[in-house]
Amino acid sequence: MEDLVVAGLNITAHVTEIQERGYTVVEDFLLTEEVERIRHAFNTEVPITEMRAIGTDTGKTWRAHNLLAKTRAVDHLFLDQRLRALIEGVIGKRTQINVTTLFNILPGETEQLLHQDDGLWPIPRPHPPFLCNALIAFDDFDVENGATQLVPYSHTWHDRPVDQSVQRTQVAMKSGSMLVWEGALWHGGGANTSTGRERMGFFMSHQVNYLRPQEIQLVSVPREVAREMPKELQRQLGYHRFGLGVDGRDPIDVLKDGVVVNPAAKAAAGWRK
Ligand SMILES: O=C(O)CCC(=O)C(=O)O
Repeated sequence: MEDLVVAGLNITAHVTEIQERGYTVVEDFLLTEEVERIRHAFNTEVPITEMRAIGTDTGKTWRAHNLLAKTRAVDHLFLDQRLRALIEGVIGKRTQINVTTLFNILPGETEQLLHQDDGLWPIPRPHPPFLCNALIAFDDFDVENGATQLVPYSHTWHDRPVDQSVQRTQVAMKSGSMLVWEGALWHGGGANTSTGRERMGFFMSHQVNYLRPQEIQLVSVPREVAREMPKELQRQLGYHRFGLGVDGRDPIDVLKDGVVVNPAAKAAAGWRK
């Protein structure tokens, strides 16, 4: 079968790499001007907070979550055909947004503990891949400023818990490049030992749309904001048809008109008379 190529990107090759070793790097996913445009929006529109998590306690990681409630600057990235094809290649066609985060690892930050992002859902291993993460470098990521650490092939090690003593690989990549990994891969943010260089990245986590996302997009993004989004982005927030929908209605129709009692059901209530 021929490779799937989307907008010049060989999706089949990248997905195969993710399936085999747990991760891939898409070089030059964004142009420099695009990175700077988004960085400006993040700097001016998105409040950032100090976070101490996953084994770090210095307060030198700054983060912002729930980005789709705060800025429109990255809507188009969630709809990028290359990203969509990569995510679908890893977890299948039924996808939704799990988490949206801005990570800034500042000088002096220590390395995170290795962890598996899919461990939050208590699903016995082995299981089909249900989580796929993408992290776009806004600054150049290198060994000094805290490039992501990961353990190749660990997404297939179903017989053991995460082991902090194993050898880690650090993924250096240029600004605009994107690291994509399977949710079971052992990974963590690196230590920033540089003098004065930040390590800012934009994180887009997707999962299958029949599990509850970590950042519940249906609650996190106000309806008046979601209502203005393109339909495909609304679907990715979780407004997708699932079983009965909302009283038999498509959740997108309900998002638009707020009608949670199906007019057809009301009409049928005539039988009570
Ligand atoms: O920033 C990174 O490189 C990874 C961060 C991470 O895995 C996390 O915060 O859960």
